Amino acid sequence: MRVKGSRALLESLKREGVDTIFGYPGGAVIPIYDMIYQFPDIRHILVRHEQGAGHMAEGYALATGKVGVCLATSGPGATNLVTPLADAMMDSVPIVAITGQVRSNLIGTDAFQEADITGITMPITKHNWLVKDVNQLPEIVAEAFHVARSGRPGPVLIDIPRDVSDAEFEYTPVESVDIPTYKPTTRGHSVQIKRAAELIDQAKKPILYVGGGANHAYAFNEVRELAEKINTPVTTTLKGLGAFPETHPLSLGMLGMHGTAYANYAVSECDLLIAVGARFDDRVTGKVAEWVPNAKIIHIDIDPAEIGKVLLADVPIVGDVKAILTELNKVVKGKQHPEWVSQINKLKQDFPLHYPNDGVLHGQYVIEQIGEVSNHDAICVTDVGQHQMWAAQFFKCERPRQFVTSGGLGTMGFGLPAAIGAQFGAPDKPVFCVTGDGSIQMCIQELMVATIYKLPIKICILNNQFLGMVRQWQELFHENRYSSVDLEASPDFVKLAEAYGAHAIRCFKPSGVRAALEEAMSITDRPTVLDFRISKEENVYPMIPSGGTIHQMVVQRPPDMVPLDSYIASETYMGEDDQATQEEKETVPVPRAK
Ligand SMILES: Cc1ncc(C[n+]2csc(CCOP(=O)(O)OP(=O)(O)O)c2C)c(N)n1
Repeated sequence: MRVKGSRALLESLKREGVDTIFGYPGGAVIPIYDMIYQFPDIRHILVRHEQGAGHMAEGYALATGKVGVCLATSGPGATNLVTPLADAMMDSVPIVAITGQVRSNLIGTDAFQEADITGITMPITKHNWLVKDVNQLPEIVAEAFHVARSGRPGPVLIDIPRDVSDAEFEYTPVESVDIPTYKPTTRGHSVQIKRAAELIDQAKKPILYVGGGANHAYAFNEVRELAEKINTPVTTTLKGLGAFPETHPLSLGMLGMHGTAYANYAVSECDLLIAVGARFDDRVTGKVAEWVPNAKIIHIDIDPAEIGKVLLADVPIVGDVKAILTELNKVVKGKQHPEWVSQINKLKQDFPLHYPNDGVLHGQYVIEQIGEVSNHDAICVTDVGQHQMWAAQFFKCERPRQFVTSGGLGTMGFGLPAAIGAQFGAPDKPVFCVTGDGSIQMCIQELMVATIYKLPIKICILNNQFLGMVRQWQELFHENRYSSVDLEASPDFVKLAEAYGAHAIRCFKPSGVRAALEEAMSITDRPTVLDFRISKEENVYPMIPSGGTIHQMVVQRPPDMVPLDSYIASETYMGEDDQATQEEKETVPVPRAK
């Protein structure tokens, strides 16, 4: 069948099961947009900024396990995808970015809206292609999806010159993909699996350290089976949240810089670290030389490049985490560790996660209530900052793909568009976007998309009037010199939300949180923006300073470090027509550690 390149592209996308594309048009992709018009099965979501399209594709992929797709024009459209691509690369998110390119004969001439996007994105994509010949297009699309979703998932980019989209050729669908140079190992080596089982059966104090790879591989049941079989505590990374239920008695929650104290103590005490789809990120290890000083290490990962990158493993196993754990579960004998578990339970009692109970509205409380109001069944999408860490600590994930966040790149602005992508992918689940007054302003324009498509996302702004996480570092490590972190001059988020057609609620006190969240849950035909005015100078604890060790962990704000000067609920802080009662407007006390 003779078709245009643009039709072959859309047919190929359909064959890959694509039902949604997040994109923004422009000259170089007009032929593709003209063709989308003729494919009613493929829903195109018109975003307000290409960065939004990229993060939506990520949110869609993270919530569903499918490949997310975004589309942008050449030049500025394509370069606006750079941040989401880098984000997806760091967090192994399978997305396919399609960009338009100037006509082939103009490439390299500084033509209007020309950017060398394959050059720019080379280090931040798993692979990318410039389509030079329309005959290659179907094969490239099939390869792109294969590369994005197989092995260690990741972002890919296909750059299509305008004349290639317009060119006619004889189209035959691609039935299967075979890339001789790309054959990811999925089955773990049986000898290594046996060796791992032996180490596990010998260990007295083992710990399962579970990363995002376990979520990508859907290894939920396998992780749980291993943990229960050998009665071993489990800690997850930020990206591993949900790979093991946090309500399980063996759960230690998250580890690392802002992980639970008991997870960090347990890891530093263990004699065997079983790393599952985790990459020993510096936010987890701190000072590598002093991390897990007494432990042997089993490292299971699909990406051979991760093995030995940070720490040498005693038993490295390359392959699919789910497949390897399935085999491992068959061969471990199931030695129990009652003393180790009770030692850890004592740590849990002695160092619980906590926050001040002083009548002031704290972000941690809001997160706890989000978990409860949604029966821990919601998808929690976060931005980046203190609110993200509180969400990681207090939301309590029960299942995989429930916690959608930017871990590796730490991208402010990720939250709202990723929440929109997640809601498109999982229309039946409540989606909460936990964001900060700084982060929300980075992609707030996408609120229009949520309104137009009647997405009932609940956008919870933990509004502390600061770039809180940076302020925390300045407080703790730069003698309270708050340099460029003051966000007092922000828009009135309630009015702004209403201008976009969203429902909006403002909340000042703990007593109003539950009702506000329930009201948001009852709004089903548009997004709700909740402006939670939280304590200004609350910190995230525990905290291990960057590059530090467990001995430097601070579990709560030292009394002599409480800044006394700036917590004032001033009149200017609150808009004139806000929903606060006089009582609520009264000055609230300085938040203090217990
Ligand atoms: C795009 C981008 N720019 C800068 C940063 C650095 N950064 C990390 S956290 C943070 C503050 C976030 O403030 P806010 O969104 O208000 O959240 P809070 O920490 O107050 O909860 C900043 C500026 C970043 N992570 N991403």
